[in-house]
Order: sequence, then structure tokens, then C-alpha cells
Amino acid sequence: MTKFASLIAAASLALFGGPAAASTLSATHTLTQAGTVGSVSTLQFQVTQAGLFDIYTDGPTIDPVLYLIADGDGNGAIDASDPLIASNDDSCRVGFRSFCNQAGAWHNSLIEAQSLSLGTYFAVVSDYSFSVSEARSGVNGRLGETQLVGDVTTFVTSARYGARGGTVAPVSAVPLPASGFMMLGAFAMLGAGAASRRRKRSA
Ligand SMILES: [Ca+2]
Ligand SMILES: [Ca+2]
Ligand SMILES: [Ca+2]
Repeated sequence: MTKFASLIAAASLALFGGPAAASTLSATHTLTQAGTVGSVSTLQFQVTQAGLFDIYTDGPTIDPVLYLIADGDGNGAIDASDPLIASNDDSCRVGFRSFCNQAGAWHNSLIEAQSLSLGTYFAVVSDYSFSVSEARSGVNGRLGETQLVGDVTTFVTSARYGARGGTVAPVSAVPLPASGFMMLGAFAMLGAGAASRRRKRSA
């Protein structure tokens, strides 16, 4: 093991100490201005073994509010009928300083010792104030409203719970129809450009 790799391993143990079976995943998003789709961070994950989890934010440049929503109908998107499991505004676990008020005056969010059954969930984060209806819509506020922007990392981990902890697996990002169509359009234009270049070369 290289010195660098052993440092990484030590850091992982320090952060997520506990049995090797512990399961952790995270995602970092850069939140954009109010009223835009990027104003909300959504980490979609799958519980592959039921058990206890902590869901929390780390080192934000925003004042996060966190919602945990289950994908009740299993369609991969957040719907009005998908149940709200838990939420938190300002909290952090004493003694877990890696994510407790790391950014100074700003707080983090923590949903602690949450029991989750098999299924798919969304950990949804944005800057205070952030309502559950805004969480469901995927957009916080309206254009021009004051809202903090910047990075926020969301963690889901069973590291503290040993055999009572569950396991999680990542689910690919929630599809965004509008940007998807824009990308399809861009690819179509690229294709058309390549075709016209081919025609010019063969002429
Ligand atoms: Ca759903
Ligand atoms: Ca907060
Ligand atoms: Ca709001």
C-alpha cells in the first residue's frame, strides 16, 4: 500500500469507523440561484438491506434543509404521493465534528438513526428556507429571490450501527427531461454538421 493510499484508508476509518460491512454513499452538488433546477440537490439511493442510517450534509456553503422522501410508487421521480419519511433543518451529532458546523456560523442537517426498509429514496437538500413542496418540485424559490449558492455534500451511511445498519447502493441521477431534450437537440445538430462536412469533403 502506498503512503497516499494508506492515508486515504486511515481517513476513511476516521470518518466512517465501524465494521467493514458499513455502507456509505455521498454526492456533492453545487447549488445554483433560486428559481433554477440546480437550486436543489437530490441524492437518489437504493436501500439493498434494511436497517439504520444517518443521512446528513457536510461542509456546506449554504444553510441546508434536508428532506428524506421515499419513492413510494417506484417510478424514479419525486411525486406528490411519495411519502415524506423525515426532515431536518439545523442539526449535527455531538462528537462528529467532521460535519458539525464546519462552515462556522452555518449549521448542517442530520436525520439520525433512521430505519429504512428496502426501496428507493431521495435525500433532497437546498438553502433555508426550503419547504417540502419546493423539495418535491425540485426548485427552491423564484428567480431573483435571495438564496445562498455553493457546494453541499449529502451522505447516507450506516457506519455507526454495526449489524443493525443497512446497506445502500447508488441510483443514477434523476432524469431531467428538459435538459435531456436539449442534449438530444445538440447531438442532432452535431450529427447534421458532421453530415454536411462529409458531403463537402466528398463533393
Ligand atoms: Ca415516485
Ligand atoms: Ca439549516
Ligand atoms: Ca424557499
